[in-house]
Amino acid sequence: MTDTRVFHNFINGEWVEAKSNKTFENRNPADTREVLGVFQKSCEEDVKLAIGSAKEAYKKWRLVPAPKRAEIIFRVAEILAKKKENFARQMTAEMGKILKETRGDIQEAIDMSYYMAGEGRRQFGQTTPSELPDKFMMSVRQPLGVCAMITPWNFPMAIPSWKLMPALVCGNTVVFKPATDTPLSAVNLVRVCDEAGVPEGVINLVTGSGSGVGEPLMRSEDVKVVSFTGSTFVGRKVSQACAPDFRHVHLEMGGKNAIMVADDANLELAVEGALWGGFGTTGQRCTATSRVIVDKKVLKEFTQKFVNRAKALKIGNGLDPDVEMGPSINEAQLDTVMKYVKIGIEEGAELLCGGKRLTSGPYQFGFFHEPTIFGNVDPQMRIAQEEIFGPVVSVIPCDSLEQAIEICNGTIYGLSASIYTSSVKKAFTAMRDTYTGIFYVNAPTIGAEVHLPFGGTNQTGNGHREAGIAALDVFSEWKAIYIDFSEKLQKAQIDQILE
Ligand code: UN1
Repeated sequence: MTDTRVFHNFINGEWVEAKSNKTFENRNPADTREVLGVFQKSCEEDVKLAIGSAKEAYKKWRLVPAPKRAEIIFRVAEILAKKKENFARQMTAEMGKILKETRGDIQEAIDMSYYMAGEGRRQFGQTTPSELPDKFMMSVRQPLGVCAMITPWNFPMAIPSWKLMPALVCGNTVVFKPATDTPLSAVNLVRVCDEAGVPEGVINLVTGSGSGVGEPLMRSEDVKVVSFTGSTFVGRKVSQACAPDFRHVHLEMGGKNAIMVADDANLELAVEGALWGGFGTTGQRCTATSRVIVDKKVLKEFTQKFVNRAKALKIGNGLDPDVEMGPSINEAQLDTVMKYVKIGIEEGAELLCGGKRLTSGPYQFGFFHEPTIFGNVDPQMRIAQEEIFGPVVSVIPCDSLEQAIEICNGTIYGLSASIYTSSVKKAFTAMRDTYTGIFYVNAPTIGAEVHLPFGGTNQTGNGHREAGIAALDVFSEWKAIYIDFSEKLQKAQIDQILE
């Protein structure tokens, strides 16, 4: 253990040990013998210090002109671009997804930083004529104060950047609690922010568990917004913690996303899409394609092709350039995958391929599972209703587009959906009638870009969106301003001007 690197919290511009004097290890899910570092297992006292530092820094940061704040964010993007390859390799070692995807993760953080840097010179409000003479009206965005960010392990740099960059450009300060499985990528991101010139106290990083760090963070009255991405179970707890004093909550939670394959679809393309959507990131995206609803007229052909391709996927350590799918993130996640495979079999779904943990040879020290496809799945089965967050896809037969849409809409979630079709009518009908936050035509359910709103309906979210200009609505509040230069008391709605 002596040569294992020790990483620290970042509070008030300094890298410090946790007051708890406790640490935890960060291990490679592809080979758990590899320890990537030792991180601070922080406690409530650390959270309080971080919040205090963010509160103090807010006094000055909110008054820094937004275009100047944005210049720092622009530099974050530039530095990230330089360090992309190195960070990507560390991220693959830390959480298992293949190198192409971790490069994409960092690229998404770069994109978001450039995009939000542009908002430094926008953050547009409205001006509108007054009903009274010699009176001017406008609306402006104002920051809220200290924002808490509780982020997941599946996009260790992209998702924190979706929250950090809009929060910073709007003039807020931040306490950032990354997932326990990916603290290294969080440290890398915060170091870059520091190097880019984010002033001390504006970003504070506190690593540790949900109960040790997340709970006190979301309960603090000094935290004005909690932005959380993770499970619906934890999201509900965040919502409840903030409800009594109406502190703002932004939630991004589960999904049970479906690709619909119409009878006139390009099947090769649909198979490619289902493969990438279902098994990309080992199925560990909230936008992952976990259901494929296929018109019975093309079901046999689609399923055959899909299963053949899934069987041929190369599984292994994501640093190997030939590998197409990495491990699950940890033992608990792998257990969940195996539990659902069992449930699927018990429910009477047809196991078409996969279904087993991989334990031999190169797989013995990692959390690997075969890409798994169930056929003949009933839309009401648990495997077709509950989020699995692993490499398990359910193929659900249907008779018509109307039925496909009904099945697609028939879960508690509403993040992403897609249709493969060559018919404009079917594409537009599905686009209109699916109740999700994201929709794709002839593409899988994953692959959102940073400048459109990201989020979902129903129990996927609470009505907010991140990314795009929608993110500004989470991290700022409108102020309506009226300026009366008539030098007399004018009463809105009461003084009627006749000529
Ligand atoms: C997630 O699904 O957990 O849209 C985030 C995508 C990525 C982000 C996904 N840009 O697939």
